[in-house]
Amino acid sequence: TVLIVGANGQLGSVLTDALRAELGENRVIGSDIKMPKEEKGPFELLDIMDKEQLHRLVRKYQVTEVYQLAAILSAKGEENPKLAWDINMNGLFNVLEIARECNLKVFFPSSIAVFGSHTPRQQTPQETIIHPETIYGISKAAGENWCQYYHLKYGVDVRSLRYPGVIGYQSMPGGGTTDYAVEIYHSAVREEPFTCFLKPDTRLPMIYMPDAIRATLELMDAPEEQLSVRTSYNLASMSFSPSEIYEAIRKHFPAFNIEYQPDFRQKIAESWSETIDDTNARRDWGWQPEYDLESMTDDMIFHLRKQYQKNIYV
Ligand code: VAH
Repeated sequence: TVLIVGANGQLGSVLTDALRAELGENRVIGSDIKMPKEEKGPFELLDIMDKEQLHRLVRKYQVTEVYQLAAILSAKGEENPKLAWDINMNGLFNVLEIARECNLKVFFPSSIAVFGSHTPRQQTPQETIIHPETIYGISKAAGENWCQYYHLKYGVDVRSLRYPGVIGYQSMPGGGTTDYAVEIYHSAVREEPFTCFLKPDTRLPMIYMPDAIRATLELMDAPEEQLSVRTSYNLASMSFSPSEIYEAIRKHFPAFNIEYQPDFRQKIAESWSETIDDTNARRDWGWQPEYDLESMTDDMIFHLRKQYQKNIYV
């Protein structure tokens, strides 16, 4: 059985659905700090700071694999660094400790947020300067090293991806710096003007949700002997700026308007990479993205139009 921690989140909710489609509803247990709006399979309340509750769920459902997707993201973390550190680190420690005791396979999401202003911004290498400048990035860099430590010292099979900004229509993101790239599609489909919190030429690595989910499942299914990275794999798909995604959307909505009002998130974005070198992922487990800005935009607008017609986002 698979346990998803943070199953209500932007990634967790889509990953739970994808794993249930693959393994069957009752083989995937969702968990989060509160119950979901709509239950589509077994779901349990779990505060990831509560190690005993985590242990009870692992025993109750004979869990063999845990996806630890509960965290405070970059922008939100800057509002309360201590809380972000506590949740992001103790959440991971609880999962790694239970994984060691119960021999579980673990997925840990890292991020391009581990990179900082001294990291080469073009084609950022797998092994490079890691001096994150947000508490979220610091917690992810520390998390990567704890994952490698538990693998080397205790043999825990923990695997990780440095996600770019993830874009999807199924869920609203919470507190990220790349989230403008989700919100802009909603504004376009609602035929409202969009105010962008980044400058027009701020290029960032991004990935469309279906590619992010497929990369995660392909990494978790790869034979252990193929893996050469136990901190976290660089993962790349596309990079674009607000003005580039705006132009892609305008092909569907010619009257769509944007204005730029950069805020504190501009500085966070400028400390991250513009493009990523994911040679190790391509070589070790055959990673290959399928979506680009144009095909993502077509798909996002298609699905959001349907959802707004059904009034899902009221
Ligand atoms: C954030 N979406 O913006 C997350 C992610 C690389 C971005 O870490 O914080």
